[in-house]
Amino acid sequence: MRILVLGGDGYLGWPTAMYLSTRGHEVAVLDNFAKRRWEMELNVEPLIPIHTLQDRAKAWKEVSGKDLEVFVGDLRNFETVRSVLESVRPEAIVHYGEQPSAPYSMMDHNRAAFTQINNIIGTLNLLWALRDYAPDCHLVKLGTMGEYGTPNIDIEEGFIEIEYKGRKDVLPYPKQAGSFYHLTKVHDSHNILFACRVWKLRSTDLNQGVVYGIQTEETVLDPRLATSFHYDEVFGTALNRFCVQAVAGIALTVYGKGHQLRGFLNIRDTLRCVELSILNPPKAGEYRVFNQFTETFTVTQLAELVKSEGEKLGLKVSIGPLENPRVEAEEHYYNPTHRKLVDLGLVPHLLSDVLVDSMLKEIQAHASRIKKDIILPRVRWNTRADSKEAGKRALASAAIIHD
Ligand code: USQ
Repeated sequence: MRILVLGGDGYLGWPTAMYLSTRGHEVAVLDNFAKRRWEMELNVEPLIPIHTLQDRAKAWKEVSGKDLEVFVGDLRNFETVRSVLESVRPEAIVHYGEQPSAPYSMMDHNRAAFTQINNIIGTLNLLWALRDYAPDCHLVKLGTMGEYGTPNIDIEEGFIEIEYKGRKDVLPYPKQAGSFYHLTKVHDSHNILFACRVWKLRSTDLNQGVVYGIQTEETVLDPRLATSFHYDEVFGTALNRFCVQAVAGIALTVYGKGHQLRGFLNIRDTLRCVELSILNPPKAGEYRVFNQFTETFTVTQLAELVKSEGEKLGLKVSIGPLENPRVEAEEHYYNPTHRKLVDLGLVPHLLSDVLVDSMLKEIQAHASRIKKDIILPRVRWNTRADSKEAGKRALASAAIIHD
């Protein structure tokens, strides 16, 4: 199949491109290198040095014999989207090409507005281009479990049957996102659902939980194929951060009470879920949602697991609860369904099987690169921009004016 991966330079995009390429698909990637620019803005970098996208594609050709076509461009530019679709003529698109961080979207007005414009308009451009230039193409879009929030009822996969005043309907599940970033995914979902209904496009919205992991079957083939693994407060996710903190001797940063319960999955399972979606496409006009995670943990459970496994490796690990920089429920009901990908054949990698060998030991091998000063959280959900505290934070990152 001809597949276009949007955001192909990223943490998930790059491994996805290799994974699909090695399984016989013709893969092209598009990226505008925005993540590399945000890294410079915030003075953070991935733990393992990564090569340029073009050099990684060259290394992939050497290692696997497969071609990966590289396009550089921005989804906010409709002409770029149109010309890439016309050139690649994809049968499936995997869309990771968005600003992925909740803290980034909560730093200041500029970054919140940028995140919303970048994500929502990029996806809107894609939908219009699909309508006119690739209407049969299957859009596999990365959404988030964070679209649902933490309601006091079970979470379904995208839709819920509601009976109200004696009448019944199946309606989109209510959304209560927890950041301006998570809200972009909500708005994308609505736009995609509408485009499927009105233009008969086909799409799978993958409401993904928190991803962890560094290695995939393909990244381990050659050091030049590594993916960009973040542990800083803005781009690092909870478990990835805890593992780096354990190796660096920093108390694990559990926010608030630590009873926040989330769905997690290994990076290898992300790739498999995307493949399963592509191999089992929806019909024309269908918009479907898969909840994409394999296990649930509270933040404290994660920290305790990292502590006990880290100590077996001789690390001194402590847990240091911090005042929660976010506004979120710290004690809540959480019971999301996640059947559809399992029904399609997903066999999960469990955290307990990968934590030591493919995470902690791999991080230890790169321990000298850990920048300890980018770990503690400074971005707060509810501090006014003119407060003293926000002023102090602003010094830590370059002020940014987005175009
Ligand atoms: N947390 C800590 N300590 C930390 C970092 C996070 O206790 O050092 C807590 C947070 O307060 C939150 C939970 O861990 O309760 C998850 O936070 P996270 O930073 O790992 O994940 P989040 O900001 O929700 O976003 C990440 C990805 C995002 C994706 C989302 C899936 O960055 O792209 O959409 O996970 S989900 O969480 O299911 O919405």
